[in-house]
This record gives sequence, structure tokens and C-alpha cells, in this order.
Amino acid sequence: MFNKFRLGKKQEHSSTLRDKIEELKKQPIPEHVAIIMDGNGRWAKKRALPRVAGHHEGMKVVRKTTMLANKLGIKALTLYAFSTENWKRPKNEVEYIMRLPEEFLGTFLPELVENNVQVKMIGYKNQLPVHTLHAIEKAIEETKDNNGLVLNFALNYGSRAEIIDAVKQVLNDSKNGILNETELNEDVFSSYLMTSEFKDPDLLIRTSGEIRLSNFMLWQLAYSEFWFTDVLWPDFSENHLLEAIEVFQKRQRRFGGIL
Ligand code: V07
Repeated sequence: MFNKFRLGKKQEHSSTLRDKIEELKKQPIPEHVAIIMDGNGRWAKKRALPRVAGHHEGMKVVRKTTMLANKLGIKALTLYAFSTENWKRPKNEVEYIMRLPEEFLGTFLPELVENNVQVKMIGYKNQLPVHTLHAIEKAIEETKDNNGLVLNFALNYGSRAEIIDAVKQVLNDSKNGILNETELNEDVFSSYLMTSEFKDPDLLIRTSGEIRLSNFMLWQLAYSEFWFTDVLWPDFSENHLLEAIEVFQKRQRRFGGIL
């Protein structure tokens, strides 16, 4: 295990973790996993730390989760990083959170590139601070030719607003004769959403014990498996992701048995 020190930040997996990964890979791996990364503030409060310390710790967990998702062969990982409602939080907290993409990418972008990860984003870009958007767009550009895991950040994202915007575009295309009412179906409607290039998530994970969707991918999660845990996001480990996938596979198998 002293390898871990010598290699510094490089991801080293213990043999038990490696065995679990190999075991899971024998069964279908969810292609698209979405995560509501909740409980960062509560994690900090429990330690008498400022809320932002929880967000910072949560950012490190994003890196670990991404690397494992990539190793598992998950094709897309959508992470709910900031909702359209999160602007209501104290100004200093919002300002701190909006620095996290730069910090994350400043530290980990080379590693993402090395590991063939492609960065993407869904959400309303126009309200983001320019420094935040610049950092993300640079990462999107620098990773656009990678063909490994798609790491998709939902940032300033809200599902109802997304659906309303899609309806408006549908109406507009209808008015302009681009789309006929008889052609509109679920697949066509999906193509108007911000997630048009993604398949619907197979698995949704939410941490920190809240059992709700909080305006996250309402349309897209219609048929997804849900896995909830009381674990706070900064405490979410590789083993938790593996457990979620194991549960997913068991449910799929049960479903398969009935059919
Ligand atoms: C954020 C850390 C994770 C817990 C949830 C809230 C705070 C990573 C990013 C990020 C975003 C885009 C990107 C690269 C990294 C991030 C926000 C919040 C807004 F291209 N973590 N993280 N963005 N938190």
C-alpha cells in the first residue's frame, strides 16, 4: 500500500475494489448514471466547518466518482452541481461555488484528458459568471475529441424550465412549418431538451437521505432506477457507487426474470 504514497494523486485501487469492479463488469453496467450530490452543507455543519468546506470536499468526491465511472465503462455521468434554485443561497456561498469549476478543472483537467474523459454541461449558461463559463468551455473544447466517459455537469439547471423552453421551441417550429403536430412524439420531444444527445439515465443516485427529485431531469428519469442513500456527498466513496450498481443489476435481473 505504500505505492499509494509514491504515486501521490494517481488513482490506486485496492485489490478488493478491483475485484468488485471486475465482478460488476460481468453484468450489464448502466450506460448513463445521474447523481444528485446532496449533503455537502450538512457534512460541514457536523464538523463545525463553514458550508463551503463541504462543497470543496464534495468537489474531490466528483473526481473519485468520475474516475471509477470511467473504469466501470459507464458511458455518461450527469452530476447535479447547481440548480436554478441555488441562487437563493447566501451570496458568498454562491460566489464560492461558482469558483469550484475553475478549481476542479485547474487541478484535474490534465487527468481527465489523460483518461479520455469528455466534459459537457447542461443548464442555463447565460446567467453564469464569465470566469465560470470560460473555464468550463475551455474544458469542453479541450476534451471534445475524447471518446471515454462523458462527464456532464448540470449547472444552473432546472427541469421544469427546460421543459417549458422545449415546448416554446416546439411551438415555434410548428409555426414555422419545421414540425408538424402529427410528427410530435416522445422521441421528438426529447430532442428539444438540453439532454438531446444523451440517452435517458438508467440509474439515479441521490445522497444525504432526501427522497425527492428537486426539479432534476423530470422527463428523462421517467423509467430510471432510483438508488437513495443517507450518506452525505462528501462521504460518498467508491464502494457506494459499486453498491448502487450492484443493486441496479439485481433489479434488472429480477425484471428480466418476469419477462
Ligand atoms: C460543485 C462540488 C460537488 C458537490 C456539489 C456542489 C458543489 C465540480 C464542479 C465542476 C463543474 C463544471 C466543470 C467542472 C467541475 C462543480 C459546481 C459545484 C457549481 F466543468 N464540483 N462542483 N461545479 N460542487
